[in-house]
Amino acid sequence: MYKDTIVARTTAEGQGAVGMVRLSGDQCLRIIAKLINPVKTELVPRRLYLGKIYDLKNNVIDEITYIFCQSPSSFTGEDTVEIFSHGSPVIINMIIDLCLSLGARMALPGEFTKRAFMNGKIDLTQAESVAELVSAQAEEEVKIAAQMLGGSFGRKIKSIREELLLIIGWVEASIDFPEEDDATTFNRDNLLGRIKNIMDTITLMISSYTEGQRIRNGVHITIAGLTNVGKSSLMNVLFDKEKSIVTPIHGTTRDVIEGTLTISGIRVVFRDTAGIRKTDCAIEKEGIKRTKKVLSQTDLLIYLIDAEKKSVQEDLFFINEFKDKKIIYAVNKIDCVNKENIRWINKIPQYPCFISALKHEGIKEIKIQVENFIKKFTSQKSNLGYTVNQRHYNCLKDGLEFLRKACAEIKQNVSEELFLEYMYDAKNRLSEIIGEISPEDILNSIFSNFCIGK
Ligand SMILES: Nc1nc2c(ncn2[C@@H]2O[C@H](COP(=O)(O)OP(=O)(O)O)[C@@H](O)[C@H]2O)c(=O)[nH]1
Ligand SMILES: [Mg+2]
Repeated sequence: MYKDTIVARTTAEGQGAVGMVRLSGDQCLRIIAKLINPVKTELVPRRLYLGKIYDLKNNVIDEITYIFCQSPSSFTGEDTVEIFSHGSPVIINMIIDLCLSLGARMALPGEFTKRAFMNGKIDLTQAESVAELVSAQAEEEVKIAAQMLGGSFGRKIKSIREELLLIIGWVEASIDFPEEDDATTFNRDNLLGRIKNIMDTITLMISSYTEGQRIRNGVHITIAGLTNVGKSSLMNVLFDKEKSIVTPIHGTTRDVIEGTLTISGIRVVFRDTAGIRKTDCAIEKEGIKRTKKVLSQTDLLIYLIDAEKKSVQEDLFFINEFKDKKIIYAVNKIDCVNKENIRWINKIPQYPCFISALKHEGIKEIKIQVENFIKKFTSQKSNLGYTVNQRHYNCLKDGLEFLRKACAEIKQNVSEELFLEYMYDAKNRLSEIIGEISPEDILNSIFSNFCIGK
């Protein structure tokens, strides 16, 4: 248990209907007994009380409600009091100042959650999910973080670690008591089979990372094509506002224009880019360089072709550079040309959508195709959920590598000691995920990213 009693506002900065101040530590009750009137001598935990808060000169500051949670049945595992005042920043600051003057200390970012972790109320993945939940910007991010807060990810890691410990114990016994039959006769194939099962599970968890990242950081969609085909016009239609400058002049868009929408519960970042063409203009050249960089990182490309063009040779040359990407093709300016008269349609690798960004026609079809692409991310969920956190990902990858080495050792029949060393390394890397072995600097870097009051 920590000695200090800490205090912080937990509601957002600025004015609100209600403001909340949280205190945690063994001085909570002593502090509020001096601030709040009436404070019952015997507070029933988890009951909402009504009271008035007074300054040290006995002036009423506010009428408040408050809840006491008794150690260890609280979020932090310590005595905590949560005070709900009116949401003026002045009132909240006055309450915090009073708590400070009565011996509390200002909480550091994430310190309440760190205490919950240190006091064994939650594992490290659950602590991290608190920060994820607070910063979530789309429904799917909330779902993943909530799943992790529920502890399912941590439990999976724990069960893998238990299995590793069983195997380690089994092999260690064979070294320590070589004459005992059941210990010495451990079967190498059986051993390898059990480790392989663990490796398969870890591989699945690792493979969900790329998709997990997309959910966490947003799916990236780039609108690309030659100059003047209507890319910026499409961007503006999708966002229903003039985000990008539209003119009949080729090479108008120079920089990458970005906007975010939420589609099927996932954040989607759309980018409008400079059209590709040969140019001597240094600024446009830089724009095209940026376009190519953005394209190499995009998840999906919406490739626009001008319906009025006589040939798509230039387009095909460009498309070829990005043939590994998922592409939605769209033929724009269909208000000017009858689609039956477009002779090059069959040359496009995939049947396109026909649209008019100017007349807002065919946009629904593009949106449906985008939505179908996005939905894949929400429907492919394995029962292990997603690995979204880079720290977890790195630990899983290292753990897998140690298991590979351990298997190689067993296959070559070389040294049980070396095998055990790799197994311990693997187990330790997994234990780091849930915080069972976590150097102080890792913990500090995790909790310093939290906001104060969490
Ligand atoms: N007729 C017609 N003109 C369009 C359409 N979409 C864009 N334009 C025009 O094409 C020109 C280039 O558009 P812009 O969006 O700037 O193209 P970008 O260079 O690809 O970004 C502008 O004059 C637009 O008004 C369309 O669907 N139909
Ligand atoms: Mg443009």
